[in-house]
Amino acid sequence: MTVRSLTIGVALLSLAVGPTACGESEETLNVRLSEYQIKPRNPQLGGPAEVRFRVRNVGSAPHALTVVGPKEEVETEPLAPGASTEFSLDLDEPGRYRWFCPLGDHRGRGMRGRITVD
Ligand SMILES: [Cu+2]
Repeated sequence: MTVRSLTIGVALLSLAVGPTACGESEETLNVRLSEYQIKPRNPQLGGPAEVRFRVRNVGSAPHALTVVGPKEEVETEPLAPGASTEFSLDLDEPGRYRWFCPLGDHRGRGMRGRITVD
């Protein structure tokens, strides 16, 4: 398990990568962070995919997002209210993957869920 910490610059770079070499399918997941929830909380994907996460903080406090994938974990920088970021993560194995806000006690307050890959 490796951990990636993202900066806005890294997230922008990942936009230029394009389709994955192996032809794996790609999905885009639009995510909204607020007090104290992740929307959608428990999304479901029809199959393994390279997932592009488009994350926006629509709340009134800083939030971030950690996604624990099958091979690595991504954690965004804290996002100010109104800010957004993007990153990609391989969810290339069926399973259930945790995601949550790593800031303060937000996870315990409800900013957590699971991504299911069929
Ligand atoms: Cu939060």
